[in-house]
Amino acid sequence: MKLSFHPEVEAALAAGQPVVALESTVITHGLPYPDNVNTAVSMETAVREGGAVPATIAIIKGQIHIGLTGDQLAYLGQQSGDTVRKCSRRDIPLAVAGKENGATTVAGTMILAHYAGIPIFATGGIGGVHRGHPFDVSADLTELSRTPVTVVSSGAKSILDLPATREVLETNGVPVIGYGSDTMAAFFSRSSGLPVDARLDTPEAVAAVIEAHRALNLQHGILVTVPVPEADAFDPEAAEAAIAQATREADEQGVHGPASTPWLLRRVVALTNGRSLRANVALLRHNGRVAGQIAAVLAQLPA
Ligand code: PSU
Ligand code: MN
Repeated sequence: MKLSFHPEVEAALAAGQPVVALESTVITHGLPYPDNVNTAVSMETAVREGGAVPATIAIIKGQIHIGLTGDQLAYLGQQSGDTVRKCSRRDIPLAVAGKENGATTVAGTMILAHYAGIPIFATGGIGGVHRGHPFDVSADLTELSRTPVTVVSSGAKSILDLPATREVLETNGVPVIGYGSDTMAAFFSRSSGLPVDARLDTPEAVAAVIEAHRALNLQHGILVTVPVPEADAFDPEAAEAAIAQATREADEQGVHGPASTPWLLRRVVALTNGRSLRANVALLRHNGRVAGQIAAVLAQLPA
């Protein structure tokens, strides 16, 4: 399968320069238009500020793209979520063969980033175990157990069962790093109260772990959790109240499967009058910058 590289991304990879992958489900299913396109663009800018080249990954009319042009980003952002397939591992061949538009989730982006030779990826929150649905476990957790890409995120979305998600990560052998924090970040809020495996405070320290992982040829992912910046954090109690209500409503209305995460995120934005959206946008940008910094250090290390 031929990947279509954005020329800037292709040149950076060929020259051993730092590149950070970005997902596209957050654009098509995670945020409302036009915030989604603006956020995608400013996340790319944040990666550059960190010192790396951004490569947003998506499937457009069946073609896998590693790095999008501004026009492609805007095109995807304008599609309604229903017309774009949300692509986790199982969905990628369906979107390609059907010549569909596909937005990659954390799992889908990890797979394609790895094919493209990009070792690090930034996003908002990973999927996890759904509250009250212990068998609705995001394929993101499985992917972290089998694909060697480092995911920089603000933990798992707080709409999930975070203690159960933490347990699955442990079972899957995924190191969880707290970036400047002793606890796993909780998406809109700075702390889940759950312990991390290591607290690391600098891009150099994280890059050293990624390098050791690479040298040992360990074939799984690493999760770096970065707390949302203090000024944009969402009060944990207000967040929890909105999440609890949204979860109850989703159960009442029978929302489940892949529709669950997008539905809950949209509902929480409405219930918090957009305050959760502000935290979401801020953490995406911040994570892009941190991932760019880590990628820049990593690219300096001898291969
Ligand atoms: N975080 C967000 N918005 C999102 C997602 C995460 O702030 O839209 C997406 C990611 O792409 C993640 C996916 O991989 O939700 C998880 O969906 P599921 O639980 O169906 O695997
Ligand atoms: Mn699911």
